[in-house]
Order: sequence, then structure tokens, then C-alpha cells
Amino acid sequence: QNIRPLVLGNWKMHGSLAGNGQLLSAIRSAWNQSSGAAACDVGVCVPFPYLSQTESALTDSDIAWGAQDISVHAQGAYTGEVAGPMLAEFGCRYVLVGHSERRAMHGETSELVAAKAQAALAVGITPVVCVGETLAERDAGRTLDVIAEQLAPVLALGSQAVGAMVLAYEPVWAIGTGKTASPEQAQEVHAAIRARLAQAGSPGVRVLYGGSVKAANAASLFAMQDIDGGLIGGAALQAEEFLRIAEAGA
Ligand code: G2H
Repeated sequence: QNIRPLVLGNWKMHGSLAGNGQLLSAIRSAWNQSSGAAACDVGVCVPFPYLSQTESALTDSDIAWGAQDISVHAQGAYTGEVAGPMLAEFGCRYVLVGHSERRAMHGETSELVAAKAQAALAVGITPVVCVGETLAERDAGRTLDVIAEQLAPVLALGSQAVGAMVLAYEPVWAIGTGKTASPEQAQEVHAAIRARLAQAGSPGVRVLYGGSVKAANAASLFAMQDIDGGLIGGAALQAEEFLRIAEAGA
């Protein structure tokens, strides 16, 4: 099965108007001149205040954009939340849901993550559902059980919903630590995720790997059978590094 790869930047809580302007214009012009755009989708998920700037900088380019969170509610008295219809107004194509930083620091459960994925789909935005185990869970031999538990409420949304998503496997112990899962370690989990997706009727869903991906390790990760691109944190903040990762996806 031929699955088109996706390389998606996750800027996390980084950026400034001046810095973003340089970064966006550098990646836009380089990627538009690259032949890679024919073979790989690329996007950036930016902090909410920069969506307008990102939309202006990337309109009519080969680079998509999105947000890093979404409310389960479409509107209402939810101070501090950002609703799907608002993200849609800024042309977001993607939204991250269930990133481990939100699960750990904001108490997001897998049920809430599934509800956020559904809220994204309701406004035509592709949710990028992140799953991953901690080091303690891996050491206890629970990796595949944890992933299955995190996926269960998402897969329960049904094959039509799941078919419109992207998944991302991000081992928590590899996030921002400089430690990357080996291609074989990542592939083992990706294969398990693919098997669950196939059972759920959506074998063609893209499954990205995330966790300290850099230009130096991207090609070997992306070469694995069930790794369909990457979710890139720190390395997405440097134009040249991010572009080399995108080229590795192509
Ligand atoms: C994992 C990843 C991007 P980094 O969080 O989502 O970040 O590449 O910095 O490990």
C-alpha cells in the first residue's frame, strides 16, 4: 500500500512575529522550489496567536498549517479555549490532539482526546492524534498495551472518522530528550498501530513518528515500512534542518 508521507512541524510554545516571518518565508521558498512537494506533504502547527501570520505567509504554497489543540466545544462560555470553527476560519488543515505534553501537564484523557479529534473532523480539519508510552511503561513491558488503551476511544469513533485522521507515535522518553527510538523500536509499535487500524477498517491512515527527529536520523526512520513521515518538534524551528527532514520524507 502506497501511503503519501507527511512531515509536520510542531512549534510547541516557541516563536515571535519576527522569527516566524523569517522561518516561514525560508521554508516556503525552498519547499516550493523543491521536487519533494510532489511526493511528501508538509505542514507546521503553530501557537494560536500566529495562525493569522502563518496563513498569510503560506497561502498558495505547498505547505499546510494548523494548530496544537482544539476545544471539544464549538462555542460558548469556555474561557481560554479555542474552537474548531475558529481554527477553520484561519485555514487550518491540521490540529494536534493528545500530545503527551497535554496528556501529562493538562490531564487530558484518551476519551477527551477522542472528543477533540471528533471536534476537528466536524469542521473539516484533520486531527493528528498522538499516542506514546513513558519510559516506566516501556520498561514494564507495557508499551503495546498503553498504545492500545490510548487508541481505543479514538478507534471507537468508527472507520469513517478514523480514515480521516493522522496518527502519531511519540514515545514520551524520546520527546525533546535527544534520545530517538531506533527505527526498529519505532517500527514495532507502528506495525501494531497499523494492525489496529486495519482491524478498524482504516489501514491507509498515516502513522507519523515523533520524538527527537532530526535531519540525521529522519531517512532511516522514514524508510521503515509503517512509518509514514514525522512529527517534528525542536528541529522544525530551524528552516534548513526542517527542510532536510521534509526531503527525507519525499
Ligand atoms: C515530540 C516532538 C514533536 P521533539 O513532542 O511533537 O518534539 O522533536 O522536539 O522531540
